[in-house]
Amino acid sequence: MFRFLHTADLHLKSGDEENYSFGVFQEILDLGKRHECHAILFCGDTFDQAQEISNFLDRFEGALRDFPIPIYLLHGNHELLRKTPAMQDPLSPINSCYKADNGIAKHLTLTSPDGEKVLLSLFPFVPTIPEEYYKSIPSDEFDFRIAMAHGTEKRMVSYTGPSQEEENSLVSAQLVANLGYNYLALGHIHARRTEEFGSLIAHYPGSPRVVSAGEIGTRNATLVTLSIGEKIQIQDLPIQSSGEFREIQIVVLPSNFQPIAESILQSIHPNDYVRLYGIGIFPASQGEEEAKNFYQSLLNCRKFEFKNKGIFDYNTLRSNALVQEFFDKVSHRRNQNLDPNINWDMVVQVGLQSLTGANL
Ligand SMILES: [Mn+2]
Repeated sequence: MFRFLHTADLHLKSGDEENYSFGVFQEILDLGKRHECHAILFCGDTFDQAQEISNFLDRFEGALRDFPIPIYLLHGNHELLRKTPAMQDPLSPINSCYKADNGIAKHLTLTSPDGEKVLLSLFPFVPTIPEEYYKSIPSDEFDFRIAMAHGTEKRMVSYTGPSQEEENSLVSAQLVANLGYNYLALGHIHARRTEEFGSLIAHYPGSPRVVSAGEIGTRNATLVTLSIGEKIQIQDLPIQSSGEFREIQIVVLPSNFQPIAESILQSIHPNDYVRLYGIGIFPASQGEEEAKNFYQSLLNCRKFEFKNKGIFDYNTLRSNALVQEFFDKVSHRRNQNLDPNINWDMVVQVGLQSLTGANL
């Protein structure tokens, strides 16, 4: 049996995100140890840019000194991003991991603790993959064949966005399947995806941390277990220190800023990236900046954004007699608690929408 951890797209980044991203790296190493993995595969974009490799070098090498599990580090497109001509191979200063040379496939023969023979092929990122890239594979008999690659597998990604990378680095999982591989460990796409190509399983674990807004849901690394005669097992291992990207909508009312529900506050992790959408109207004396500061003070999170999704200035609205009457009535009934079961936020939202024609 051969068991390994598969991750990709960590994007170690210095500055504001240095401790956060490195904390996630350490948690990945801890997961590998806790689950008694025989290898950890980092399938590209471990570093956010070529320059970050030198920024993290001491910390990275320090964490891996005497580390008991072999680490396999693949070049992604981000390891080559902003590479200076002086850097022949940006990953070359790293000695603690197994790597391929920049742009050249490398094939390693591993032995599992049970004596099984494992082929591990590293296919580092190249912008345009030449036909012969997947050739020169050892012709020996192997119990398991694992490939690491970084790029887009079109069948697994319906829409990759208006990106320069879209036409490049197209990985063909079917081709890798035809070469007899059992598992294709992919990186590049930040959302989790799995697909079968004949007897091959191709898998993107998704980014193990929140790299950009919109990366919704639990972040994971993938635990993969290969056993002779059995189907490949893949299991998501949630990363705690990654936090999540959260979108929360709040209604801003004229009486005062409304507190955020206790249930929402309690669900926020200190490493969450929270984007708050405000709709409604501001209190007469306060503006958007005050709203942002007020809500930020309520939330203990790593990153905070306040988006105005349709907030009207109270004074402007007040000049509309209908709006004025609506708010007076709502405020009265709300303050008197005449209708305890009414969701007043919803009433304001719907009311404003009908009175102003705004799409809130
Ligand atoms: Mn990438």
